[in-house]
Amino acid sequence: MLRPIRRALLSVSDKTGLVDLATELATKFGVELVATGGTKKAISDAGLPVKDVSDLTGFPEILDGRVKTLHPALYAGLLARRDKTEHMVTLAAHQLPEIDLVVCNLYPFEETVAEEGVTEAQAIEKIDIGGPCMVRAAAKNHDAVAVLVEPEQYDDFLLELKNHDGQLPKDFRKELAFVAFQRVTQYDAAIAEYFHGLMPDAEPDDEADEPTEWADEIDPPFDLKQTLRYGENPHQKAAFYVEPDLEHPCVASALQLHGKELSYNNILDLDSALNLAREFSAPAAVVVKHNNPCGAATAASLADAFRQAWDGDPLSAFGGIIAFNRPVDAATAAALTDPTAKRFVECVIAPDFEPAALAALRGWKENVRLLRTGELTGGPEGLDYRRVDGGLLVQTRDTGADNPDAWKVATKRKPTDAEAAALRFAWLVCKHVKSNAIVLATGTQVVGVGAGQMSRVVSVDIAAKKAGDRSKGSVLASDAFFPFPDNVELAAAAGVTAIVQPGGSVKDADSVEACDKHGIAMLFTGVRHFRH
Ligand code: 93A
Repeated sequence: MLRPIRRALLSVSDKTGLVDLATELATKFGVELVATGGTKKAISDAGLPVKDVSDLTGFPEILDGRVKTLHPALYAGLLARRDKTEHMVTLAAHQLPEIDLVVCNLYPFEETVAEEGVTEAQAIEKIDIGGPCMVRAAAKNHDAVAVLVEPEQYDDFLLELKNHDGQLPKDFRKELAFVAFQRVTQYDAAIAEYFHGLMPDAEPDDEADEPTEWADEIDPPFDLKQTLRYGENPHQKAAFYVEPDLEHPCVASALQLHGKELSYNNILDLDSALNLAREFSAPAAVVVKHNNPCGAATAASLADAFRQAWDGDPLSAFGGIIAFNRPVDAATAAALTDPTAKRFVECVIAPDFEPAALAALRGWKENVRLLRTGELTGGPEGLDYRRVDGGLLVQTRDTGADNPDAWKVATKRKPTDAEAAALRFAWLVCKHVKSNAIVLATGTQVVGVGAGQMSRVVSVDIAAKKAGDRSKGSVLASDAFFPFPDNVELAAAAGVTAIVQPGGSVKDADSVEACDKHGIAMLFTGVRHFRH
């Protein structure tokens, strides 16, 4: 049965061939055109008469276009059976116009999700709701309504219309309905496939390089190792979770050989201390207090490294956490337990303890916690997680970025060999100090640390004060660039002879000039080590 086309509803994302189709419909076949916003604009820009969807519905497009055509006035005009009197009476009673043709292609969902770096929110906005509904309604009522879903169909459609004096045969409308349902199925399948990829157990994408894809693959499962007596403070509850199947030498896998149960703060400090100690290849000792190193040294023997680390800031070292990068030997244990030094330490962590050392330390104090990690191979592993209110920050570790061979001399004077060695040492320590971090070192002994200050120059001041007389002839490391030359002036006044810092400030030239004025040698690393 032939049906005339008197009114067409057009809503297309792909506007290819739209104007030609609209021109033919309006001028050759006298079809009334009704369209959604962008489609209407394209048609009226071509000088053709076209109504807005809201002229039929009496309702504007709302919610950023999420609701454009979802209105009973349109759906009644699409779905009313022309062969059923009741339906036609209802249309007339509500003054609802019949719609005989839908021309609709959908939001480009498939193309959008195929693009690189598209976020979930962007993909979701490309899920067309009104389009498929219109297409399905027209296809269901193909007995009276024709539907076009691709520009490629327009030519055949117009030919068919021409051949039948502006009417369409039922078989042709059925064929159009078939293509329409196929298109909607294909579209929904693409959406379902995309959502499948968002499910937690979905196979990761092989080519996952992009930051968004990297984040998609993060899966932080941890196992409960122990409940802790309390958290940072006694009124906080706490527990220690560890990675499953842990073999990597670290605090989480360490074996406690002696002493009181570990506290929440012990674990934090042990982690910081161990991760600094393992940076060095020479025998190294580190003293940590409140998550910052207050002392660190490398030396020919572990016992000397320990004494120097402790002496870096004996006042702060009291009650500290000690980490070693070598098995603790009898000489080191003797230095620790030296009765004249009257030391108090909370924890000692080391790859191992020689039997005599273990015996001495066990006999020293009942409560001192002794932890054995096994040989320290490489650095810390896995991702770095940090909780914020309502979220989880995840980053890769601050490892592998340094290359001292690539450091650049910024000043007239080059560091001497001894200064260069001290700078390399100070730089590694500085990486483990909370920003703004300043470390003063003499040789491979820390003599002053300025940690966690909100202004860099105050950190320099604190480091110099901590070092006291020992700042004369020391070297300085700064975790991030000097914003102003006042840092250099303060360092020069303290007797610092060489500086290492990332460089990269707009005021670098001022800092270099200040160094040159004081005969200070300065290196730029090109890498910074914020630790917040
Ligand atoms: O966001 S929608 O799902 N909500 C609707 O009510 C709706 N009606 C038509 N998207 C809707 N459309 C789509 O708008 C069509 O499928 C077409 O792809 C697009 C045409 O919009 P415009 O003519 O404003 O460019």
